[in-house]
Amino acid sequence: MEIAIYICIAGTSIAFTYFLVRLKTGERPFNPGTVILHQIPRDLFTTLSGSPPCLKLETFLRMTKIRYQNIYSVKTSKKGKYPWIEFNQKEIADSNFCIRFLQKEFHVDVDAHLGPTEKAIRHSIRTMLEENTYWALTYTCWLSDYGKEYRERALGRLFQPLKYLVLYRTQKKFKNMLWSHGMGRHTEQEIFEIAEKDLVAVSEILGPKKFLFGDKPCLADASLFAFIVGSAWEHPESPFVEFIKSKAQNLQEHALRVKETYYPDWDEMRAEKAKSCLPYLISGFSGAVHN
Ligand SMILES: N[C@@H](CCC(=O)N[C@@H](CS)C(=O)NCC(=O)O)C(=O)O
Repeated sequence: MEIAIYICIAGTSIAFTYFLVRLKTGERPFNPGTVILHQIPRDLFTTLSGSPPCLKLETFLRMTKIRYQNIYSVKTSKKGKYPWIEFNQKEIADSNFCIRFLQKEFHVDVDAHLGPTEKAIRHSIRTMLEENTYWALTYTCWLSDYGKEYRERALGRLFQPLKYLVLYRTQKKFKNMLWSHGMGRHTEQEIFEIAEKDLVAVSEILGPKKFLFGDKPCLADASLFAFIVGSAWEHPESPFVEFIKSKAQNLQEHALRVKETYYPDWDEMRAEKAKSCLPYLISGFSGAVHN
């Protein structure tokens, strides 16, 4: 019996190592002048993307009409995260650094219409959502009971004992990250209270306006949209939906407005997700080029 367990662990380790080596060496398309957006495979989500940084960056690309192509794979950036981009064989990690790079490279600025105070508020909104509220979402996805279905979807195709090992390691990693951030030291109720306060604050700033600063969207609108999709839309049973329904309905309307403005092909894009499944993850599945 013990020998069988050792053989099983050795087999799983060899398969996993092979998988990682293929990942590192897998060929990627080189498309001069096109931004290659590496993001989390869509089939892990029920919406277009449950990852706010990935969806924010894709929304920015659409706002600025920069030509891009998605690649879905489990290969993360050199900083160990998604999303990241390649442009003319240059790699840039982190959505915010990608945006800064693209703004310079393509001479675009989605915040050009904002005054200095508005720019400061937009920076604060984006930072709050990405560096604070985001951790309440990470808790929901990986550690709370509200994320059970999400975890099943994310890991459902793995076979045992790999599935158990990956879930164990991922939960341990996020537990440590949440603890280091500080969010993980609170009770579940406190975590959701923190998220509620953040969303109510953004809702107050948005008020009855179309976008955060009037009729024209800015980068913080992309962050807000990506956060609502990744939280309330991706986790319909979670308290995020409740906060929005009871105290911040304008956030739902705002997200729908951004979706209608920039994703007329939302359903087609969702179809790409069916193809981004396990065999493709090894070398990366490339989606259509978007102009
Ligand atoms: N500041 C980064 C945050 C990126 C981030 O947290 N990405 C998550 C996905 S939503 C990730 O890759 N997590 C994997 C990990 O932390 O190991 C950005 O804006 O790109």
